[in-house]
Amino acid sequence: MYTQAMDTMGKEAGDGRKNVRSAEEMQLEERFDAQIDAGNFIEAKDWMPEHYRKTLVRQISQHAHSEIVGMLPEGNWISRAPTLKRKAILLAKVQDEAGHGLYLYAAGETLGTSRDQMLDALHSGRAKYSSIFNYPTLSWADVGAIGWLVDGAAIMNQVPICRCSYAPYARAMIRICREESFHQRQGFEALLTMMQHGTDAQKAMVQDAVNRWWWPSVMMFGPPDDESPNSAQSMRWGIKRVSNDELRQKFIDAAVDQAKVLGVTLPDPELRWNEERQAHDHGPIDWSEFWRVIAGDGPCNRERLAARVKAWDDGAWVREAAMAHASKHEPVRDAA
Ligand code: BYC
Repeated sequence: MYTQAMDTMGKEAGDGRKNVRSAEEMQLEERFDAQIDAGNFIEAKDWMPEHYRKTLVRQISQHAHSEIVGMLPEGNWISRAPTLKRKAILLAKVQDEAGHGLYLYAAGETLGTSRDQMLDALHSGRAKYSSIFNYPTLSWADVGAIGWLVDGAAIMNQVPICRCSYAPYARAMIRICREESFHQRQGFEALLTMMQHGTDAQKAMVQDAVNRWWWPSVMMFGPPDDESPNSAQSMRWGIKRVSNDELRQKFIDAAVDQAKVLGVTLPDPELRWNEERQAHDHGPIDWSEFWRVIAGDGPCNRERLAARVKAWDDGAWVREAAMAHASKHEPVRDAA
């Protein structure tokens, strides 16, 4: 579905022409800003500035891509889960992630960008997905660590999005967050079982997984606020409600207590409580690694993208069959 909205965005981004706003547009923008200031939600049919639309398409589509790329690292362990119970839980979790992708693509489509367009941006490498899914899952404990840390970070980031100013995104997030909290708890419980009842080798496997997933999880919140090009405008528009730095800090503070319950060490020797700030200080984050991974040079970027492109290509016959079936059921129109 190519809409006028997409055309306008293309002109603004592409040919460098100044966007001359009419008096009517300025009035619409004033009304829009007033809605945002009043804390009201924006619906799909409401007027919105093109940059607001574009920012939402960027964030929502990247979020959707993260959900479906996020199925890959864990999906890798479905056939090797240690018990039938763990296998059933993991299957349900990975299926939930497919569902989250669908809700989010649907929310993105309300902005006038089709799912095919969003997926094309993913497959051609133009759209990002979360940096975290470019790391490998080397052991069963990684599945638990993803649940505890990755889903834990996701919830911390996503709960404020339930109050995002764009209503279709906010509504999708409410449902997603409910399921994410189950995901986080199953991961924590899987690790706790290994730490409390496991062999020394299993406990070491948990610690090794935590060592490898800690820093990438901390990086999930995005760059520091003063290096985040999109934050100021997204906060102004109520797309983001809490800043990258603030969310990262809240995640670290919560994880420290949870690590104590698990009996694992977080791999940061500089992690300590700061009474004055009422928060934990932490060691330096290797942002060069973060920028490298999101630029496409992480341990699994190529593998992840290739898997998604293959899934799309392999699914062509399903899409064609669905379209053929749908066309048979289309109401016959009079050729008047
Ligand atoms: N990874 O100006 P900034 C899940 C990019 S799914 C990759 O701060 P923004 C799960 C950013 O896009 C988790 N890229 O950006 C699924 C921007 O580049 P562009 C996904 C990142 O948008 C399955 C540039 O860096 N969650 O949890 O204001 C199984 C500058 O950043 C990352 C969401 O998508 C990153 N980590 O803030 C288990 C939540 N961080 O686009 C779990 C929704 C930053 O200008 N998204 N970048 O080229 C958000 O809340 C925001 O988009 C972010 C970034 C906080 C991620």
